[in-house]
This record gives sequence, C-alpha cells and structure tokens, in this order.
Amino acid sequence: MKKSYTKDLALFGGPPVFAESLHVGRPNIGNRQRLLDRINDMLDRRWLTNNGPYVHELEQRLAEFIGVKHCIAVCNATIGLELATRAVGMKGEVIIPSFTFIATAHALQWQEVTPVFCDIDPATHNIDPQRIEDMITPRTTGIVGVHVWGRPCDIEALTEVANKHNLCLIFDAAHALACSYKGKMIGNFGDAEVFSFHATKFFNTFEGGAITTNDDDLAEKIRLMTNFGFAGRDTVIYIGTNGKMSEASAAMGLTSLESLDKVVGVNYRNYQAYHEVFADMLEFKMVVYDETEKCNYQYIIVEVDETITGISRDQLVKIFHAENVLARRYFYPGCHEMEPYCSYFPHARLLLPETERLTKKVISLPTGTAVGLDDIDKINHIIRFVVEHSEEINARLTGE
Ligand code: T4K
Repeated sequence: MKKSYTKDLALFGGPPVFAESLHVGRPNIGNRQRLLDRINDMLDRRWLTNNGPYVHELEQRLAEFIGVKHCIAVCNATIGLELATRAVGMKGEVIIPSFTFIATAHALQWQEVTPVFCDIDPATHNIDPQRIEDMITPRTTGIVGVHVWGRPCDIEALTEVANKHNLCLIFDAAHALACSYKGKMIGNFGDAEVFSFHATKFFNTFEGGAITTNDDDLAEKIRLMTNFGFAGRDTVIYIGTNGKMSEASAAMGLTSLESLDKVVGVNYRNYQAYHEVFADMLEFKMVVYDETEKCNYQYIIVEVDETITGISRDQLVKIFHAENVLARRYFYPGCHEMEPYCSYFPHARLLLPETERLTKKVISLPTGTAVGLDDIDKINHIIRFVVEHSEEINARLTGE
C-alpha cells in the first residue's frame, strides 16, 4: 500500500521522508573489483601519470566510442576548456551562454578572453543562434556552445554563424558524452569539444575530462599544451599547462566505460518514471530528451511554474531539502550574476531575459544508480502533497 505523507512532512514536524540524503550528482561506481585490479596493476607498474598505459587505452576507447579521430584525456573539463580556447586561438571576446556552469565563463576569463553572454532559447535551454549575430563585435573571435543537460545545441546554425563571421567554434560538452546530434556522436563538432568526467557526471574518472577533435594539427597542439608545451624532452614550443589525467583516473574511466550502457539504462528507467510523475502536473515542465537520438539521460530537470503552484522553485527546494532530497538549482544564478562578470557587465541581465526567467525556475532532481524507483515514488508523493497543500505550505514558509 502506498504511504500517504499528509501532514507527515518534515515541514509539519514529521521525520524526513528519506532517512539518508538523496543527492543530485551521486557518483556511479562501476565494478569495484575491476577498478581495484587495475589500481593494483598500476601500482605494480609504478607508472602513475604522464601519458601512462591506462590513459592511452582510455583515449583510444573513447575515440572509438565517439567515432572521432583524436581524444586527449585531461585532468578536468575546466582545464580542457582553457586548453581548447588557447589552442584554437580565441582572444578578445567570445560569445557563450550565461545559462551554464560557471566553469565555462571562468575558463575563458582565465585566458584573459572576455565571455560575452548570449541569451538562450527557452525551449532548449541552449544558446540561441538567432541572437549571436547581435553580440558580434570587431573583438569577437569565437563561440562556445554548451550542450546543456546533454541536449545538443543547434550545431548546424552555430556552425553557419561561425563560418559566416570566421569565428572559432568549440563546444562545452561537459554533459554530453554518449549523446548524438543528427545521428553523429557529440565530440565530432566544431573545432573541438570538451567533456567532463567529474565524479558527478554519469561517466566519471573521479576528476577528469577529454578534448576531442577531427583536426590533426589542433590535436597535436592540444596534446603538447596539456603537457606544459613540451615537444620532446628538452624542448617547449607552446605556453602549456599541466592538464594531464592520472593513471588512477584513467583506471576509473576504463571501469566506468565497461558499465556505461548499464548506467544509461538505469538513467533511462528513472527518466521514464519521473516522466510519469510529471505527466499530469501542469505546474511542472520536465525537460524531455529526443529519443530518436542517443542520450545519457543523466539530468532530471524540471521547470517550476510558480504562477500555477503558488509555490516557488526556491520554496520547493527548501521542502525537498527538509525531506533529505538534495535537489539543486542548476544553473542558478546565471554566470552574468556572478563575479567578476556582474561587475564587468552590470546591465547584462537586460539582454538575457530568457536566462533570467529560466534560472528562477529550474530544479535538478536526483537520478543515477543510487536512485531507485521506490525513491522516485516517494518524491512523487512529496510533490503531490506539496501541490495539494500549496496554500498551507506557502503560509508556513512565508511565516504568515
Ligand atoms: N561545463 C559545464 C556545463 C559543467 O556542468 C561543468 C561541471 C564544467 C564545465 C566543468 O567540468 P569539471 O571541470 O568539473 O570537469 C558540480 C561539479 O563539481 C561540476 O563538475 C559540474 N559541472 C556541476 C554541474 O556540478 P557543484 O559545485 O554543484 O558540486 P558539489 O560539490 O555541490 O556536488 C554536487 C552534488 O554531488 C552534491 O549533491 C554532492 C554530490 N556528490 C559530489 C561528489 C563530488 C557526491 O555525492 N559525491 C561526490 O564525490 O559542481
């Protein structure tokens, strides 16, 4: 029999629905023994980093999986974006969405390239190619598209604008491993694409990422830049950095790769269950994925319409947190509201109405292998309770 939470929520003095926290971003752990075996081999080999055999194998396997010529493993996607930015020659101003994780903007700024924020298409949450041309100035050298939630940007339109204005184009594909665009895997587009394999991503290497490209010269340049710019033992030809992935991370990556299909399967199962939860609730609009394309289903994203519920997104997050459902407000606030960008561009919000609206509505819910159908069922009950008792809850939360 289904449990009813009427008056039972923590908000009304009851115990939290979840005794243990249910996190967004709980890492998926592959076969433990396979990982430990690999770590043991690594220790026996005494080769811990600097282009070791696991890194090499991971790069090859990922390149095959994506169907791309070159894959360069890196220590995280933020450094990956910095490397790609510098290697393609971005300077001056680069157009990016503000609706992204702050790393996209910081990677540019760290290279002393100014991120210029462009609004998004509210239907896709991705940068709106129609608005890009208005943002181009004589200082503009490139565009960074972000495949938010793993849903590809309008790559064709972005490529067209980039070609027309002779701009570099790279993609922040932090969310988009195992996703496709018009039948082709993400990782093949623009000058280069950058993936994140952070612990919170469905495929993880603890910390890590990769840069992919089909351009031989660019790949060679990025590879050297990842290792301080060394071209041979005693010769440095670029301003490089230390962007290398460690062998322990690559061991985790190889292990994660073995369970990738299983994890996507669980994500898809959870996605369908959440979809059922929200299907009859107009107050919540769930982000849906194009099932004719490949997708990792790693994000469960819902837009909360306060005008129908009377409960704001932030109130809902509070309610969830009280029940130990650690929902997140990705991405809030928009990058343009954070330092240094809000000081550099204090009026940016006037040009970003869709971003402003969306950042106040989105909520990210837990999924992945740590989340079962019974958990989603409990979340369903919390939400329904909240909707049914919205006036009472609102009064309680606002102290009226
Ligand atoms: N571009 C985009 C579009 C991105 O989303 C990101 C990263 C990047 C670029 C940069 O990629 P990396 O340089 O990181 O490779 C988290 C992640 O740290 C970040 O990688 C990710 N995007 C972002 C969306 O989320 P925070 O500050 O929200 O992390 P934190 O510590 O609050 O953890 C998130 C949740 O995960 C918490 O509920 C706790 C849980 N968690 C986390 C870790 C690390 C665990 O349960 N276990 C863990 O080991 O940024």
